[in-house]
Amino acid sequence: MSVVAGSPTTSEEEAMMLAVVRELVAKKVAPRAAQIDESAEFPYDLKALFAENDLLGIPIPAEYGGLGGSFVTYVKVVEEIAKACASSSLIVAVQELGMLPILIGGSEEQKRQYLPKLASGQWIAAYALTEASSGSDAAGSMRTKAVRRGDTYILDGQKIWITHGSVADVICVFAVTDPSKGAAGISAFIVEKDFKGFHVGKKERKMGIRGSPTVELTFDGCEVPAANRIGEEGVGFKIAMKVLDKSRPGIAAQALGIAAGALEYATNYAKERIAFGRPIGQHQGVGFMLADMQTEVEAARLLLYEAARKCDEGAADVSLWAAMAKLKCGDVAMAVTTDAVQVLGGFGYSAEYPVERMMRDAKITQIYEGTQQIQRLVIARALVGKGNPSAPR
Ligand code: COS
Repeated sequence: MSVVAGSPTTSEEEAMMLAVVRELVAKKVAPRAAQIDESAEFPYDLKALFAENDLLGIPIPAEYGGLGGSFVTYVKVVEEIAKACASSSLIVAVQELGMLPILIGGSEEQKRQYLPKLASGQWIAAYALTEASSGSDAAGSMRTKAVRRGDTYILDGQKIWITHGSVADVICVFAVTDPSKGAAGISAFIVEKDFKGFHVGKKERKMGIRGSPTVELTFDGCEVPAANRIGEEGVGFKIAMKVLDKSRPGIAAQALGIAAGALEYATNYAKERIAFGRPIGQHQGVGFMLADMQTEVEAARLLLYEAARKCDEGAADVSLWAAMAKLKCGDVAMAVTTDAVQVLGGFGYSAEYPVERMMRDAKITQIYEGTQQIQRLVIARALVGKGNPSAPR
């Protein structure tokens, strides 16, 4: 990759990088997409390909082995990959998600110990926040606990829906260190897969993103060195939220890529498929659908790139923009892929064509990294504040 490590990506460097990514996607990712979905296996070959091409640590500073690029470049790369294969785009996006707690809250030593291995792709990362009883209410219902014993924390509990949990070498885990303090009693830990008491459990059978393993993780007296706590005790939830502010644009980029891929496929189909003597796209019923799809994709793209720019500049309102980008791109992905299936008619419903996979893949972008309802809550709170539910009315 010809991007100069250590400098923010210029538009020229970004263009070069995206040209490389487009070629990789056309030659290596697109031909594998249907089979990755069918087999529901993690594509290690594509992980290696992305690692070789420096795609796994784009916004990680060069001093920690990353490319030192921008979030804008990062989201564009995720988008390009997701146009062809949503599962494969998660290799880049979840590596970022798993690294961010260390980058945002880790000590210098932790950054030097873990980030180079993750940015190079030698190790795979995951992020473990969600539990059976704690999805949207991430702080209030967390049960996994961490109790300090000397230089070690003992973790007990279970996490669910952990993307890449079964292939990860290192997982950033959130656990309660002081149950009396709510969100302020949560701490973050770096857990390596070989730590005693760490187990990978059931793998989910999913509607979409089937090449991206989603699993349960169990911590059964799991021994984590105190040196692996990220930040002070009690700052874990804030780290978790700051991470989501930067990772939600990555999922928005995945959603946008899925939508753009489906739109391209449906448009080409509509130019070739003849009905009543002309290409179906030239019938107003289909042409207007394509027009709406195109408009929505471009609107979502502008919102996402602005959110990514806010990440790059460390804007104070990044939570708002990340949530708006995730909300818009997720909804556009679902609507556009559903319409793409409609444009293809019966063929759209067949696994012989990619749009049904894209529609299945799109759905998760309205659910994970915070449901669309949570995005609206974050946006509304940014506008009018949270308030105090127990205050007298
Ligand atoms: N950055 C920094 N700090 C943040 C923050 C952010 N984006 N969002 C919240 N915080 C802080 C708050 O300021 C508060 O700290 P103080 O009490 O010191 O002010 C603390 O974190 C608790 O925040 P809050 O009171 O808003 O927490 P809530 O329990 O009301 O929940 C939501 C907030 C709902 C937004 C959060 O639980 C959430 O995002 N849930 C969805 C989780 C999710 O996305 N899961 C997907 C799976 S993980 S891939």
